[in-house]
Amino acid sequence: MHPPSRQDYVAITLGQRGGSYNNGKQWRRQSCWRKWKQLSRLQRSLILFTLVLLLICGFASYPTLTDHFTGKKTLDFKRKRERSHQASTFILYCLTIPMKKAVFVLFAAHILSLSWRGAVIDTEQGTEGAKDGPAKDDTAANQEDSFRHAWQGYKDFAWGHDELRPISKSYSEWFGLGLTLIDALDTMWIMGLKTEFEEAKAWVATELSFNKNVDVNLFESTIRILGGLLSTYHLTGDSLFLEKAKDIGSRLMPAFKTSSKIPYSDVNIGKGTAHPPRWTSDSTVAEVTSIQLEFRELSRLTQDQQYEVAVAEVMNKVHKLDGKLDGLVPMFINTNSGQFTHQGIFTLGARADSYYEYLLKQWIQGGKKETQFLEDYLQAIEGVKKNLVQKTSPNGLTFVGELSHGQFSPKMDHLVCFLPGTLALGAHNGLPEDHMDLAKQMMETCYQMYNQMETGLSPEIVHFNMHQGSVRDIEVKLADRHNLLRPETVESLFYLYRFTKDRKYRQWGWEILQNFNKYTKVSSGGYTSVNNVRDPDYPSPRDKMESFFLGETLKYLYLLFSDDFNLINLDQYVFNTEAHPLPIWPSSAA
Ligand code: DMJ
Repeated sequence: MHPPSRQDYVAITLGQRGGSYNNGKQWRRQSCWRKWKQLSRLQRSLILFTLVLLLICGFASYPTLTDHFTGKKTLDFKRKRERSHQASTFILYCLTIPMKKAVFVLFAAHILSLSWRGAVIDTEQGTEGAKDGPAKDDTAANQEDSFRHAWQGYKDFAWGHDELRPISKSYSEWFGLGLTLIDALDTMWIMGLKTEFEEAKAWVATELSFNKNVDVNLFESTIRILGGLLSTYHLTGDSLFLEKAKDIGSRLMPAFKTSSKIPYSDVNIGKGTAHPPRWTSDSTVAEVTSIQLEFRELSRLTQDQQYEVAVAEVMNKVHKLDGKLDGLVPMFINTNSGQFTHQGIFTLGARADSYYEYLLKQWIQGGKKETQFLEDYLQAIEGVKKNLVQKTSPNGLTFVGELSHGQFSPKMDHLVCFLPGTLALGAHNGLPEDHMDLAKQMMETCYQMYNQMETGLSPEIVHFNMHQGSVRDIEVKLADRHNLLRPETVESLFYLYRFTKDRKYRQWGWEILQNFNKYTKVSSGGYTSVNNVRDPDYPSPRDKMESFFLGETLKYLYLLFSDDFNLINLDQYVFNTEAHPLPIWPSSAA
């Protein structure tokens, strides 16, 4: 039998407190709570049982003890002996409780432990109390260990291949280009893992070849491979990475040879041909509008304008298209007509998410001069607020839902959790302060998507309750219970911590890391995505470690725990959507 749903006892606790969330708990209490949570249910029950026993014994021997410690000599020997006898008789009684009673006490302790768990979202704490946060040394070391463990698995069982399959101790190929290795290069550099970095660099120098008859996805290979190589070039100054970036960049260009100039989704980097997916001539809007940071940077470095011209054309076309709603874009665009298709559906999740992210980030990358990006971004955020932002019942969590032909759906992908970070980055760059307010509110929601699950890990998709009288805020459909080790929430925690210095964001990240370690770590090396975040007894491993776990998730966690705000200074670098930092251009370059 599975343990009771965490949502059940969370709901009970919240009901008692009857307020909205406020997670600024005194860190010391949170630290104890965290340690408590690491114990098994049996351990917790035994500890509570012992405590109850000690308490009873304490009461029984109270007069004797106080007499002793206050040095009272008034009791004569006989009375002392009587009291001491009473106390020891009581202790003996406690120790010889019949088994049934012991079971009852254990059960009571167990119930108590369940109601305590709900206190994790206690409403009484103020944020000012959270001064200390988790000790930096612990968390950074813990985090580096996590990376080393992930890397070791990849090294042992998947070296040079795209993704580790940690359970079967094997690998899977997507493009056959060492995706995890390339995605992880700058993470290792940032973490100072020199030995690991040098080994990986040697593989790039001797084994990595893009002259392969293989179809790659334009977007995925741009953000992971081109982005990873460009950022590693900037961090290390090593021309090897720039040469490789030029090679893959030029091999991706055939994707733009369409009648509309909206690129195809797939390119054969060996043959120089490109095509849409087999079933459609559409491309995904997020995919064609989230390759710009990388291609623009490639043009700046090579002084070859073809890359920037191609991606700028896409942005200009999308800017002018009909079919938007208050700056919100549909999810598909046709490579023949250049028009949006499947119109009337609006989401900040899959297929549209990074369109919004790259509007802001292109504006920042170019030195805040290209006002069209800023205008489109500001309009879109107003569109989000007007059409997609709602609050949950019973606890008033702020979320961003979806709209389908005028019908609102309270569904949110975990992917949407990039938004708090992006909003905060905009506010840091001078955009309206209410963007930061929305960022903080949404950050809380994204954290609760982890905190309210039995494993403390978020599902891929949640549905929020909005009807008055709902028992819980978050529902998860059976098909949406998986966790792919995605980065968006810890990414946003990193931004929120950098800009507010509120240690609760570190605390939340620390909890998420602990739960990755508890439920997704594979002892022989690596981490695995899981099928069911609602079953702590068997989250059901999927046997895959996505490259973005090393490229993004562990990098953002490391930076979240680092006190060095100059380590990837956010006034000098802008992260691409795969967490690869690219330089903000010097003012003359835009
Ligand atoms: C990554 O490849 C990128 O973050 C992308 O923008 C969205 N999907 C994954 C991570 O979830």
